Amino acid sequence: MSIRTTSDQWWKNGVVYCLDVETFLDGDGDGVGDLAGLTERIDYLAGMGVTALWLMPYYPTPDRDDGYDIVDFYGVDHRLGTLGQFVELVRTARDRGMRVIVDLVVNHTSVQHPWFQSARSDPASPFRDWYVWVDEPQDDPTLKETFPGEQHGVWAYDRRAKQYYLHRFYSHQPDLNVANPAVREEIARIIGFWLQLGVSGFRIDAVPFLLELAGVADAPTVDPHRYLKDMRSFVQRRHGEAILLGEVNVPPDQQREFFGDEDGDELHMVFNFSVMQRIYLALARQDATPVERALAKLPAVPFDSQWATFLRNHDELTLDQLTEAERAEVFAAFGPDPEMQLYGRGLRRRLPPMLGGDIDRVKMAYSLLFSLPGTPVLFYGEEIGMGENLAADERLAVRTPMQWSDEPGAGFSSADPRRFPVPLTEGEFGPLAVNVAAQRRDPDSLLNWFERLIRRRRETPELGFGRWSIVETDARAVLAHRCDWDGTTVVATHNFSPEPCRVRLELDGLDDVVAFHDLLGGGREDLAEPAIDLTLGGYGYRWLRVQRKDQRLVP
Ligand code: TEU
Repeated sequence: MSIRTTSDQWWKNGVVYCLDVETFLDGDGDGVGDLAGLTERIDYLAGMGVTALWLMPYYPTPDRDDGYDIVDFYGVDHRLGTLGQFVELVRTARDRGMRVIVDLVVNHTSVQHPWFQSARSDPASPFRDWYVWVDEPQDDPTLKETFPGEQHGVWAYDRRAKQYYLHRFYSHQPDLNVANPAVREEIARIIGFWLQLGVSGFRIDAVPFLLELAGVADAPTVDPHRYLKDMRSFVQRRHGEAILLGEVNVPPDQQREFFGDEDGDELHMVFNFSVMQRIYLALARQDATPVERALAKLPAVPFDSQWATFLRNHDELTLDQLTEAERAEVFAAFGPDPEMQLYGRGLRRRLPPMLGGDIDRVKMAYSLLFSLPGTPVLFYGEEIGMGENLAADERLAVRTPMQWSDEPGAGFSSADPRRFPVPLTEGEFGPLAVNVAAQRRDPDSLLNWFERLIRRRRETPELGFGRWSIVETDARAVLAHRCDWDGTTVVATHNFSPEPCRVRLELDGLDDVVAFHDLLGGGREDLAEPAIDLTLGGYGYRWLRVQRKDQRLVP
């Protein structure tokens, strides 16, 4: 029996908000978002109820992959601010009850990183073996490019080094060789550095690639999971509350191993790519079955672990786990135009435009996200229903500046918009129609709905800590699941169809249920028998806390 430590497991009952400092708020008027700007908006985020920020890379960078190409792991890019301002931000967030986690991108560096420059210049360089070199690349079908169409193969020839180096991503991002103990030492030093500055953990970029040592010629081998265990225990020794949240886009039968042994000694959290992809299939089909099946395939996670759930992130909406035919269905429903598609597997769009701006459907999708097993992760702008700008390159389409107001520059910056790192979204989902200032004033806005949703989610520990299971219903369009925790039960129901419906929920082990409390809509309904007949509107969603006979409940 584990010691019950729910207040320690902050990551299980939280709401994470991901943002890129560069596109959030420009504090100094140069057209680029910065730490000073973000720090000003900490109260906005705290007011919404966000419990943790995930900062996308803010390190010094030539910016050829939006900051995922790093030249110094110990600094802040000069355009965004200083280390001093970083600490100020972390401190301000902490003061408002929010933790900060940061992107740890150590699968690769930028080609311009001094380590790589030294490595390529001299075979005797101490950094030579920090990267992966071969004289003649072998044809290895397991080593495929990540960005087909934009990237050609995974080996690039360096004329100076007279060898090829491995790059799982763009050719300007040479892979680090984690089989080299010196590289692992350095990664630990980077982790230790940011922990010392007050961060509460890391979103680890591209975990399966980081661990993938195939192609590492003549290097000492290291068991990849042994390495994750070492990293976990190092982090835990340095800072008990710090978490490792991994970007692990693998099929369900491979997900479990990233949490480690039975008690969980590798990643605390893993992004749930498999459920996310099936949500889009379910939305396209107006049928809950794909989500139900994806949930049924999920492995149980260890006590200290949790899924991180999301609908959209900063990358393309990848549909790589669907079959060709399923992907075609989602493309047809939500991204029929080739310019909306990317890498042959995904869509470079945000959710509201994909759903044709149907606000009821958008709310149903987020209500589902917030009730699913896991901790919801929002991408900035989702709270107001921002859209994409397809005129921006590749994945930048979904990384347009935050829309604070309808002023020129969207309240993001007073500079000439031509200086913005990514152009603003235009039209129906642009700042004139979708912005924070207008939505703050409107009690019926999406922003205020999100604030209520987040509050309710935080007040519903059954969802974060409980044991979940599917509840059978007689309606294919409806997903019903329950979460049981500490003697209470919450049932969440979501209707994927525009047609209203009535469903009957038979709840096992609840013969003494007398009523339910509607956690989102409000009110209590008494029941004549221990089954719930429920009405759901088109794209309706309801969270119910079940009341048993003689049970005292604070809804
Ligand atoms: O992405 C890594 C990665 O594996 C993704 O490319 C993923 O396979 C795909 O996009 C599914 O969404 C990370 C970052 O999220 C991405 O922004 C970076 O470009 C990439 O690493 C390289 O650092």
